[in-house]
Amino acid sequence: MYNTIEGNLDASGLKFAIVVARFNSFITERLLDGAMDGIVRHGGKAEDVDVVRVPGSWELPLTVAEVAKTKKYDAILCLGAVIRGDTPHFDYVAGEAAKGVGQVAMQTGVPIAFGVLTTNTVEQAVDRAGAKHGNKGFDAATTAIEMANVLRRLRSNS
Ligand code: INI
Repeated sequence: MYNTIEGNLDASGLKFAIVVARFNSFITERLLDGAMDGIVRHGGKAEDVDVVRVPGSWELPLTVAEVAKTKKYDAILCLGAVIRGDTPHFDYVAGEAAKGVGQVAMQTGVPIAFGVLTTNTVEQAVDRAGAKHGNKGFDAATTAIEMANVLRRLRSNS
């Protein structure tokens, strides 16, 4: 018989930072609503959440790195919406945001939920920010909670 080590979805006592991009704020503010809903509905407290706003998704990795360095948070969420336009800009912003945030998680050991939409159309983004496909901010919150708890368990076992 094996032992399973996993994180539960209890956010009580956990501290979170949410770094949210203002670009496409009509989407990212909905993601923020979803993320707060996800934290509070799983027992977290709004006053245990710090929200940091940045201009766009390009700015997420550097900001998340600074937030992670403080060691004040059990998990960080980053929220953004990169929507494809007529130029290759999308690929640079989306690619760097994903790569950069991933690097910060690996370098700092702080769990970071990647709640950045990368869509071809505005409609696809709306669908994922509280419409047909749920709210990816809420999903980022449950991921952050589970990761904070599984890492806590792994670290207390070692
Ligand atoms: N930032 C986004 O978050 N989403 C986008 O769709 C986007 N597009 O398409 O341009 C975007 N660009 C801004 C970028 O994140 C930086 O803020 C900007 O380049 C200044 O550094």
